[in-house]
Amino acid sequence: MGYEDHIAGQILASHIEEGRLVPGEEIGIRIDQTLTQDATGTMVYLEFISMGIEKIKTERSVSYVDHNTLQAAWENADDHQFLKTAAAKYGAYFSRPGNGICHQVHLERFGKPSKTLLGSDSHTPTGGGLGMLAMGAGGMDVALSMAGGLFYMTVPRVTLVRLTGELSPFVGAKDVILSLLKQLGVKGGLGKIIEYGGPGVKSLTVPERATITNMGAELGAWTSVFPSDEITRSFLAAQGRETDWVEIEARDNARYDEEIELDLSALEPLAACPSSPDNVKRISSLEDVKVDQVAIGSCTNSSYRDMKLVAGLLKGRKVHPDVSLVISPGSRQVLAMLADDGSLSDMIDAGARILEVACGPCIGMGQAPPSGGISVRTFNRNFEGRSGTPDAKLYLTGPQAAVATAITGHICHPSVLGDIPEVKEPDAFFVDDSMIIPPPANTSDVVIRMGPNIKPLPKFPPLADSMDIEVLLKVGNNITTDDILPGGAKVLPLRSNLPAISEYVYALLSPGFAKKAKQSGSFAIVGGENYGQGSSREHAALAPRYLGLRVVLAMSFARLHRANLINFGVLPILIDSGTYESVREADKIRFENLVETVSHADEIAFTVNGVEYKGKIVLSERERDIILKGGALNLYQ
Ligand code: MIC
Ligand code: SF4
Repeated sequence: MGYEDHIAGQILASHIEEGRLVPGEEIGIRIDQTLTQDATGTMVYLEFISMGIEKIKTERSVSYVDHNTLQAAWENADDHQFLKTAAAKYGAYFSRPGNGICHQVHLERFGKPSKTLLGSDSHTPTGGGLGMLAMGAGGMDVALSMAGGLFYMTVPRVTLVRLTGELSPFVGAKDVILSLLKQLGVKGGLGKIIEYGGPGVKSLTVPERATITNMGAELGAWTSVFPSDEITRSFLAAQGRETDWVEIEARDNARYDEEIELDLSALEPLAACPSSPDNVKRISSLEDVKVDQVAIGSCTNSSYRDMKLVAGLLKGRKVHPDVSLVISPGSRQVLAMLADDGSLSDMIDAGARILEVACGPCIGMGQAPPSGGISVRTFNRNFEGRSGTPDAKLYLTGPQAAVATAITGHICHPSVLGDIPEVKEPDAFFVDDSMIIPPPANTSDVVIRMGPNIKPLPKFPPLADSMDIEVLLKVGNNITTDDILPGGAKVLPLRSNLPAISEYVYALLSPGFAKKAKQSGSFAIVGGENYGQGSSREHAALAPRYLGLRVVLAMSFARLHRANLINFGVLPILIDSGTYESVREADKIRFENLVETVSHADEIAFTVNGVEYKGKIVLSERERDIILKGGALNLYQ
């Protein structure tokens, strides 16, 4: 049995440069494409610049602007100019604000089956809908890949989700992934790649596949991947990119670590209830929930197909007077096609508020719900505080149920809408790449513009051999990066301004944290299981590190956040539940012989208020080196 027989294994095998394809071992793979978005991209380009590399070395790197498009003040516009000029200088394509959400546009215009894609955004696995191995990573890892470096990962186990049957009109791709989240939970995909196969695959279009792989991020998986078949070929042909198509299927003898059967015909409409994507219930059990806002869009459900379905369902109906319906199509391509075929008028007639093609309300960039309000969204995350209203309650559904809810004013099974219109994939999408600026041939006269919102990266010292630090904060299980560093219109514009954004670390969960942290100088945080789940934002590691974070002790770490902590020289220590129970806020921790221990040992001893404890440090050689040096950038300077 070879690891190379399934799709994930085939792509890894064709990109491996270091290590062996054995689950659990660390390998280094070549990255063909990268994507960045503005909220993480400014940091990526600052990191790239400080590496002193002249040109981006990947086959294709694209810099998108889609998160920070509100421009309530000058900060976002400063960022856009910086990103535009940096892309031109170093050789990236620049997708202008107004061109759409990175994952949707990448699927339409750049993704290629069987290639590797690394993105500084956790929903990069959207590309798995095309048969790419598309993974999210912290900005530093993306910058390193742009510089021609390998991406290091632990060889994942591979789970097959074997699809049978066909979706009925009331359910959609969103219900597929919600049903997996219900079954597996937000930690169910940790250390795994989720691969889709079986006869049901043929009934799913590329945008539907992409909805499923997109939200595979919420399972905590490395990524999710579909085969690249005739359906993929037709999608690429309709994008004018048939030559980018290659076939990729699992071989007959492929063996998986785990297999899950999922009958598409048996699914019913589902919703993730507040405040976790795995708190999934049947829509029919939630019908008495009255709703204030319905938001349709985000990288999960904003394809032309989804939007046309929404328009078809809204046609001739009116939005309930108590509901604000906001719709943000995923890309300029989608918006232009909706305008052209009359769908946009149907949305406007119904009373929808049409937003810019961007992330928008998904990350709290405008459209915050009312205090204590209930919002139903076709998005992928419903963490507390993410909408911009701390006490709002967020439900996640597919587009059919979202429309039914917007019309009736309460969460509602889509059958209330009668027949669901059939949506066919177009033979030809509207293709106009004029909002994507290719890098110029001659870059010598490109000047990088760094407005006052762009602050240089700080330097961190190497790991000290001994440390006396206090536990500044102890938190529970499943802490999200939105808890550590919130999104929203106030905080997001500060992503390229570390001193300013660090004021918001743990601002909702532990008000006054930044002030205490600065007084403390250096400190530890204690976490439960799955510490740091959610987004790829490296600011959730970098900003606490800037405030003095040296060590996180947790029962387990989310993959992306763990990598980000290491990249900024923060030591992640695994502790058991007994230690977790005993250690309290304000306790004093003492570490000795750290250099020796971090260089070689798997176990680490420390004292808490004088009492000895042990933890584990599970680190590769490369990761040990990064922590000893005080962060990944120090490897290059
Ligand atoms: C998100 O959905 O949380 C984001 C905003 O897209 C993040 C990236 C970020 O925090 O900038 C992600 O998913 O990685
Ligand atoms: Fe943007 Fe939301 Fe997708 Fe993140 S999850 S990339 S904020 S649309």
